Order: sequence, then C-alpha cells, then structure tokens
Amino acid sequence: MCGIVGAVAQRAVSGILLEGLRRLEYRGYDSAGLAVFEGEQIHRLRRAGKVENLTHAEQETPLKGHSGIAHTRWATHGKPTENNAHPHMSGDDLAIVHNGIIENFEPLKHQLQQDGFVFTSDTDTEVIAHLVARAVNQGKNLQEAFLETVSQLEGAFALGVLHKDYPDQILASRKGSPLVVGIGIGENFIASDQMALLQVTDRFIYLEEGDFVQVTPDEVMIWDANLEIVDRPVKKFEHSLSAADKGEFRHFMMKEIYEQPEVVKATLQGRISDKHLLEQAFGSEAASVFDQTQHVQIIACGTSFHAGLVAKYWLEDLAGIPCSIEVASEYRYRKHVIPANTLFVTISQSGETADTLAALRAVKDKVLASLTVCNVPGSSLVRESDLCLMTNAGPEIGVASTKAFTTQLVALLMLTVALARRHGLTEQQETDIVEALHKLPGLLLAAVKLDKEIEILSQDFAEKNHSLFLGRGPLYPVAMEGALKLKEISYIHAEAYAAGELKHGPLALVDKEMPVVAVAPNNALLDKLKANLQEVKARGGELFVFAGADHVKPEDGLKVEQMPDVPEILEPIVYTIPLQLLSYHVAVLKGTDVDQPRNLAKSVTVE
Ligand code: HGA
Repeated sequence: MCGIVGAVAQRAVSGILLEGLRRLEYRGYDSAGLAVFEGEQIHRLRRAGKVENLTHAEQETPLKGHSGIAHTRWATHGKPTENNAHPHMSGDDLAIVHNGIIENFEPLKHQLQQDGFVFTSDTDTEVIAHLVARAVNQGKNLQEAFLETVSQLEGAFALGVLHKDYPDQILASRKGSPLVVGIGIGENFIASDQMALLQVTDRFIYLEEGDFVQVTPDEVMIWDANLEIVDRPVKKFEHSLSAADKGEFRHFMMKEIYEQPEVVKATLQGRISDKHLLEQAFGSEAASVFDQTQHVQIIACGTSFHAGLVAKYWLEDLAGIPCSIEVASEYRYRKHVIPANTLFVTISQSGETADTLAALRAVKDKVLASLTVCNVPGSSLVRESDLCLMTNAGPEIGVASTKAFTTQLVALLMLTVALARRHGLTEQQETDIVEALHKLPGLLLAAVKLDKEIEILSQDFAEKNHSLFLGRGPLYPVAMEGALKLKEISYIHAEAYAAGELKHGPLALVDKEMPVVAVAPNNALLDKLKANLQEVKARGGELFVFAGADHVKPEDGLKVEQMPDVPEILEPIVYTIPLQLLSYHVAVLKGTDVDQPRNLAKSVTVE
C-alpha cells in the first residue's frame, strides 16, 4: 500500500526522501514520485515502477532543495502510470501526496472543473491539490486553505502538502490512514510509518485521528480534530522491538497474538470511513469486477482455508451470492465446473503457497477475475492476481498462524460488504457493520486480556491426548481453526465438528479423558448448541465453553470462560483469540517448540 515521506531540513532532502521510500517498499506499490524545492520552484519527478527508477531519474537531475515530499503509490483510482503517480500539483504552486481514498471526489471534481481547474490525472487525489489552490486563490492563507479542504473530504486520508510561498513548511493531516511525525535536530519529518525515518531519527509523534500538523525545521505544531492546539508526546522508538524480535514475550506466537488489536487496526486503516467501506482499496478495477460477480470460488490451505470457510457463511448470508470453497491441493488436480462470472479468491499469508498458486494459474483464464487476500506485498499471488487486499498484519514469524488469520477475516468481511452492497445490503446495514469494525480492535484487546484465566484453564489439557472442538454456523470454522492450532503446537490430537454432527459419530468417543471445547456466542444458534453440550455432559464429558456474558451457566463438568459482548458479525474474529491462547498455554505446559513445531514450515512453497 502506498507510503508518504516528507522532510524539512537545513540540508538537501532528496536522499532522505528516496531512502524513506525504499524503506516503505515492503508495503507494496506500483509507482513513485517526489517534489522538492529547487530555488523558488517546486520541482517534481515521478516514475512508474520501482523506487529505483525514481532514484535513477533523480541522479540524472539531482535535486538539492531542503524541503520536499515523496510517495509510493498503489493505485486505487486510475492506472499505475507516471501521470497518475503522486505528488499531484495544482499549477506550479502546490504539490500534494495522499494515502487513502476520497469517497466524494466526483462531485468535488465536477465543481472544480466548472471553476476552470484542469485535471491532468485520473486520481481522486488531484481534487485535494486543486481545492487547496482554489482556497488560496480566494485569499486564504495556506493553513486556512488546507483546513477548509480537509473539512470537505469524505473517506480516508493521510496528506502532505508543499506550497511555493511556504518553502520550509509541510502541512499534513490524517484521518483513517496512518501518519507519524519524526523529530530531528533542526529538521523534522513526516511518514506513513516510522520505518521510513529510522535512518534520520528515533523520536516520533504518533498522530491521532483528525490531527492536523504544521512541520518546519525547528517546530512541529499540532491541532486536533476540534482545531485545538495539542501537545502530543514524543516517543522514542525502541529498535529492540522490531518485527524479528520477541520483545517482552517468550515466543513470537504470543507476541503475535497480542499484536492483533493493532494489526487489525492497520488492516482497516484507509479501507473504511466512519460509515462506509472504501471498496477502491481492492484496486482501481475492483468496482467493475464486483458489479459482474455472480459466484465466488475461494481456494486456500490450512488456516487460510478456515478463514475462507467463515467467508462462505458471510457471503451467502449477507450478499446472497453462491460461494464455493475448496483446499487448493484438491482443487488443482481435478476437473472443475466454473460458473459464469466467478470471482476467484485466493487466501494465503505468504502469497507463495505452492498449491494455491498452482490453482490460480490453472483457472486464471477461465474466471471473471482473481483476487488475493495476502500478507506479503510483492509475493507471487499478489503479482499474479487481478485484485488484492493486503492484510497488513506485518511479518508473522510463529509457524502457527494467529494474526494472519484474524486479519484475513477482516479483509474477507470487507470483501463481503463490497459484494453485498450490490445485492441488497442496505446503507444502514453497511454502516452497522462498519461501526462494528471500528470497535473491533477494542474487542480483541478485551479478549486478549483473558490470557491469565485461559492459562489456568490450559492445565486441564496438558495431560490429555485427544480433544474435540465444537461450533455452529460461522463459529464452526473457528472451532476447526482452534483444533488445528492445538494440533500444530501441542501435538494433542484435536478434531472439530459442527456441533449438530456430534450424535452422528464422535459422541462415541466422549468420556472424561476427552475434553470438549465449544465456542458458544449468544446468537440464534446458542440454544441448539446448548442441547449439544448436554449430549456431551450426559456421557461424562468435560466441557470448556467460551460464551457471551451469562448465557451459559457453569455447572458440574462444564467450565465457562466469559467473553466480551460482541456484535454477531464479529463473533468469528473475536472468539478465535481464546482458542489461540488456549493452544499456546497448553503447548508451553507440554514444553514443545511453540514457534517452530516439529515437521511444519511457515511458508509452504512446495506441494
Ligand atoms: N487514491 C490514491 C492513493 C492510493 C493509495 O493510498 N493507495 O494505497 C490514488 O489512487 O492515487
């Protein structure tokens, strides 16, 4: 996804900007550009493709100015061409970089065209440049013009602005997309994330939603969303807490479980506004693909397959679109009937999963379009799919997937909304889902806080050799994922069943040596599930139930772990957390190699 870097200094900044862009390359992008003051003028350079192309262009015409902004773009509006690359300018006076999506760019563009502004790109971003310029032409100072512009924008954005009459100043703002301020000595910076600036500083201000900031070499002034001047703390970046470092945690897996509230926030950033999904986040061609989609085929392996199973429930329920799902290793080796207008969705943490990639290659020419939900930018699945939605979970080191799974679910829920809004999802229903998504990081945090209680619960599993996991509806795949997690890292045999299937076989196994785990949120299927739990209890089974507040009462042979109240649509995401914690603690008690369980590899690039 695209990245922003900006610098105001007493030395040439183009090297700092280019190095910053290189450090943001991991996010994935399709073109790059920068704008730097040269004398009294703003000089702009842009290139399609890699930052390297931009670096070569800059070497041919070196830029020596002391302030500038730069950008790597991942196209949402308009093709990934040089012409659509950022920065965008209004005349020669003003340059702007933007990360995000402006939902209402069409009416704004129309107005600006009527006022005589000529557009030179297909992006939504260009309206921002002209809006600021128009307000300046009307006599406002740059700050007033920028504030007025920001107040007109709907959607998600992080912005950086450079104006010819304010040579040592960058204005910036964020709403829905990330932005940090880097603090130097006699120089200051902005960037989409701190990684871009670690070459020049380790002190950062993390801007909050709606913040507006004026950055000069000697001063950083911040206004909050109510336009009150605010003092945000400067935090020192601890190098020791890099992605490849366990920090305070004993294992990567635990670190990654705890990261989920934050990474889910990153998955949502720039993809939802206060009330709506910003579906262009799937790519500039997404709208026309979604318009034509009449069937979804999901292909994945392992944990990603479980995420796909949840998505099938969502897609058929909310969008009313038929959805088929299959593991890649089966799908790739059989003949298939592909219905007309099939959107082919692959899910993979690494983007290199061999079977999934082979399945994509086998059907690519026979489907309407392919879309991947993936965590690694630039990976094969991302490169070879027509559309993608990155999960933004950051590097996942623990072999047993945790944060990749929950962020995949978030991405798939966004896909569901994009399709469902074409098939009868009302605006109010969409708003309800989006508002629930805004609450999701907080709910995940509440679930992670059950850690200590679940650690105690895990003692009942350490001596067992077998276990059953039960769920119903979209919680059935969550039970499957819980069973997989326990198998992977504790080596305890675990099987998951749709709770209604119990009496068709597995009940024969139940006795006091067979712990039974149930995920039982307070939804329409709870009463049915409770009946299944009684079937287990009557056979002397030991039950562990994760349930909503006071809906399942503890009794003999039935331990209840009380979960936070969760909007129904989010239950599969939040109820995953206690199952991850349970597996982790059981594995620690058993003394296994939690992060690198025997016989398993992280990125399955072979058949
Ligand atoms: N909408 C802008 C910026 C895209 C972006 O933030 N990508 O991650 C464009 O299409 O140029």
